[in-house]
Amino acid sequence: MRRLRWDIFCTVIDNFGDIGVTWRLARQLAAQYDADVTLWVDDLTSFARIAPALDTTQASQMLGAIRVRHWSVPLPPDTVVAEVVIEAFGCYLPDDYQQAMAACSVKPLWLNLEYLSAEAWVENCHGLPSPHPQLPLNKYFFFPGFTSRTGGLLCEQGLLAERDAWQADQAAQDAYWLTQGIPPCPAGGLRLSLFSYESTAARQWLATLAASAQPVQLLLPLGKVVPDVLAGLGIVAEARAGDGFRCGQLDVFVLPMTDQAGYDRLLWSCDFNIVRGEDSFVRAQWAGRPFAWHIYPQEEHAHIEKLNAFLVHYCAALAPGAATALRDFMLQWNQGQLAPQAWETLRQQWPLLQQHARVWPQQLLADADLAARLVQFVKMRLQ
Ligand code: TRH
Repeated sequence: MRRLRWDIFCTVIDNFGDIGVTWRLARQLAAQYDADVTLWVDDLTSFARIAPALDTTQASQMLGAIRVRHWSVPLPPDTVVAEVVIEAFGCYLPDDYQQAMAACSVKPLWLNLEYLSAEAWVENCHGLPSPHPQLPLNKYFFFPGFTSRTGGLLCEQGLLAERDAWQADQAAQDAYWLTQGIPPCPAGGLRLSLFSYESTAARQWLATLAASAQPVQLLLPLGKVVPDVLAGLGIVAEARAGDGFRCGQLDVFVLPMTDQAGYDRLLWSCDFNIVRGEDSFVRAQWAGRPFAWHIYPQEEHAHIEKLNAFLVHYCAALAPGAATALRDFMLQWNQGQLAPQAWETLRQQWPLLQQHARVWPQQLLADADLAARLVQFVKMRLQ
């Protein structure tokens, strides 16, 4: 297919998931499909937290192969409509941009990249067009998901091979921990990472870990859950990157936020990861290690339904004991009431959970990753 111009629009609602997903997609489209991508973002400061090379004072700049533009209203006068236009997560495209799309003789392909959900209805909605109420335009809904009848999940080509090489390279991992200022893990100990929302369950988990006989290193990127971790340890302090706290057998290390590749490395290097939202949730699956998901909380417990929908998929091929242990841990975490035995029970199922975490990514990628499905979708409609 000839080289296409893509515009991806992203509003940062809160946190890093919206920009995390669009930044990842933009890079993959450029690297693997030679796409000419412009990423429009309304909040450069949040973006810079996961892309430290970004200059927040520049309204337009190249970041690697991607043109990043500050999305301000109105759009700059030199804005030219692209051939493929993605509005991420239902962000509203500016009216003048919509008018410009409608005025094109060959209409751009307009897609709304939706939030990830494992719920069954996604299969029925993925790929559907929605005619614009006034303009001669269609907008297509592109739903990420866990089955072949959805848009799949973002995963760069070669990522799993890179992960495997990393996980097989003990010397590289030892050097990595040294550069992070983390001492060697005591024999028989565990390394865990925690990047979740505010959580009473985190407090309870910390108390369990501190009281356990097994040495644990907890890696804690700066973020929303940090105050709960400190509270769980009975520590009254502000945490900064580089801080360390000890409680019983538990050592907590506070890490700075890094770029996305750095965060992947952390996930690949830990025995168990607690992640959140949408993008870190997917990256934990690519890490091939057991994990728990703190789902983005929604009104009327809609998120618990979504969590259950994911667990149905994830646990389908797990032995019943391991499935129950994982389900209980994740549900209790998300409901904010984590019993001490939930962690102990999960630990008893470790070998099965490890084995499952290894095969799960291959199963998910058997029908191609999200970028491949998206490019295929575009090809079919633009030819
Ligand atoms: O930040 P989040 O809570 O984002 C959420 C979700 O997307 C949620 O669905 C959405 O509704 C809400 O935003 C608005 O969690 P998420 O999706 O895991 O995004 C975190 C991003 O931060 C991800 O791309 C990984 C990245 N990250 C780094 O790049 N470096 C780091 O050190 C860490 C800890 C994370």
